[in-house]
Amino acid sequence: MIQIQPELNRVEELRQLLQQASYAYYVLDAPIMEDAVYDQLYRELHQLETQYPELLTPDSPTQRVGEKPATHFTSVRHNIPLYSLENAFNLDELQTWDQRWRRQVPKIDAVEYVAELKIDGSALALTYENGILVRGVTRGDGVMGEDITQNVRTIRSIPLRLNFVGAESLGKVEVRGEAFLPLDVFKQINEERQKAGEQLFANPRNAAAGTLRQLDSRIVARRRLDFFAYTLHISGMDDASVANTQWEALELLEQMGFRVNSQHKLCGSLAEVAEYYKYWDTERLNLPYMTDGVVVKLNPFKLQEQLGFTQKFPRWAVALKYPAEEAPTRVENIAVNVGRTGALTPLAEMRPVQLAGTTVARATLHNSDRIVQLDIRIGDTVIVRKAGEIIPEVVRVLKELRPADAQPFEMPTHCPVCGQLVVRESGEAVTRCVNASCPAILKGEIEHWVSRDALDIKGMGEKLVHQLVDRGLVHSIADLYDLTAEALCGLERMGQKSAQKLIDAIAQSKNQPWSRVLYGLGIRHVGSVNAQLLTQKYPTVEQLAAAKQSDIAGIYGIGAEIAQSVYQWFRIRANQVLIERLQAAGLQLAATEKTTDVSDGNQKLADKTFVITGTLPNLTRDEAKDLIQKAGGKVTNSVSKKTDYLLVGEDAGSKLEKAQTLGITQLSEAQFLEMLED
Ligand code: 0OX
Repeated sequence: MIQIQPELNRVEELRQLLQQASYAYYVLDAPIMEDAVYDQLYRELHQLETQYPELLTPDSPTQRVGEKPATHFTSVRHNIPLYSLENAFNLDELQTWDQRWRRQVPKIDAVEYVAELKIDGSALALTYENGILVRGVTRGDGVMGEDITQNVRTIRSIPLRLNFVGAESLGKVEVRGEAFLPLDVFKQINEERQKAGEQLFANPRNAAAGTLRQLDSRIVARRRLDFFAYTLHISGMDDASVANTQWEALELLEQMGFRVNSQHKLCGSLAEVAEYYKYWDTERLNLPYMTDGVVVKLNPFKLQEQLGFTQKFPRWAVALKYPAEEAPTRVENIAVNVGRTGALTPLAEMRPVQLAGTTVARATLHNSDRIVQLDIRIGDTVIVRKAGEIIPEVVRVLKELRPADAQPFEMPTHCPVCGQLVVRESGEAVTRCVNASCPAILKGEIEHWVSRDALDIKGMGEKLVHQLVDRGLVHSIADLYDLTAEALCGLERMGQKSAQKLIDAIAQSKNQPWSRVLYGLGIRHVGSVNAQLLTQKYPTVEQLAAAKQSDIAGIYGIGAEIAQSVYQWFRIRANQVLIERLQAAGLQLAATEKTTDVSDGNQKLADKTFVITGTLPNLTRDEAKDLIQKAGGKVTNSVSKKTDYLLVGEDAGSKLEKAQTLGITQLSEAQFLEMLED
């Protein structure tokens, strides 16, 4: 090391210069160096690091782009769960939120709010250790996300090293914010994709999310993602010792080298928040990035801590959304889709229209009641709406524009796919095809079987499922397990290699646990959580199939309707045959050591300490306790630094607040059950 001291000094000098230049360019938008000079310094650094690899560090500016594409991303648990935000859709709802939190604390009059623009991107959680970026994770479901550190490094406005005196001694710093694609970059990417004949991204949010999940970080680097930071947690240290308010946290983030959206505003009253919201309603359309609302946060951290979280949201913040975009268009046809449960869904096919950055050409009309209510006819001009993630819907018909030849629509009397008579039971809004061998139902069933939360068969997309059914290769879920690579080879775009890969993925699904298999069967009302509750009570399919309806209904959290559906499903001969075939194919129809049975040594939660608070939706405390202990975990009564997880139910009290202060991971019942499952 001694001989290379001069090189080490130069390497450090170069890194500092390049970091400053990058910060000035990407965060401050005030360049201090010409591109050619930057490139020259960069090359010098790269050359020194190649010559002396021992000098390489993860925070070097040369480490932003990886050399090799990743093969996959790993799923990781967030250090602190990422909550979603409660929505308010107008100023009245904002007031309701304000009154609600005020009822929870002793009377306070004046309080400060921070209003921030709600950036429409992808949330990221960044972890810094000793001041160095060590992990970047997507939001995922809020509890688990994907480790995309290599891609996060490519975002130039994210510092690889915190620019903060004493950052090395801060311990773990967790920064959250929104990654997004500036509108001009989004447009450029889509233009390039159009030229290349590739599918276009629907909007900047999808494009940002898709980019972050690219395995090749070199492609990510070219896409020029950006990032606004908005929260800061410093573990092992009382956050208040570095910042007492959201406002101060934003200032601190800026000092640390992050880009913080400059439009945030400190408001002394709700009226000021309302003014901010009204101002940005139109002004936001001039911004170079997409926003979909305003995030309102209570400024003092003390007050935030006092209020805490519900199971899903912080009580001290709310997303005040702008009304969804609406646009008029013409209905050209009303088609009917048949889903997995046989339900017939009418769909309006419309002249394509731009809405919230996407092209909309179809909208669900739900069922015949809705059609009557809307009085919609083919040829009508309608108003369609699209809000965020929600699929487009027809809001109303402009009857004054109705042409004389507008065609009324009636639900078909026969299934449009198999031609069999459909039924609509009295009191039900849904019309169904009840033909068990309807190809549309079969396609839906298989799509559900292979989906992520069920058997998770990778590579088995919708198009492939349709081909398998249309070509008569698959008549039942069980037929998937008789497929051969040769049979698949005849399908469109299916080479020998991909066919074999798919066969392997199908074979792999035989290892999925019993609860996933049960969920995959698609029995009405049996979602993931219910499947787990059922398989805990009935560890084998024989036990479940033989169970009395009243016994099933007796499981805490399983009501009469679910019990009836499960009971009846097992009485149908075709379903019994399906179970027999799945059993013969080697699927898991009984709990193995992968579930909660400890007799054979599964200790999923070994050494983990849990505290339970509030009322859980399905499990009693004793049941939850039992499950934890069976999996090797411990349950204690009070939250301390030694607590690993807080299992949180409705109306949680002071334990939740304490856990939040200590940064302890919180789990909902569903998340907890999932943990036992994996
Ligand atoms: C945004 C945004 C999202 C952190 C604590 C409660 C919600 N999309 O711009 N989330 C938050 O805050 C989280 N702030 C924002 N500005």
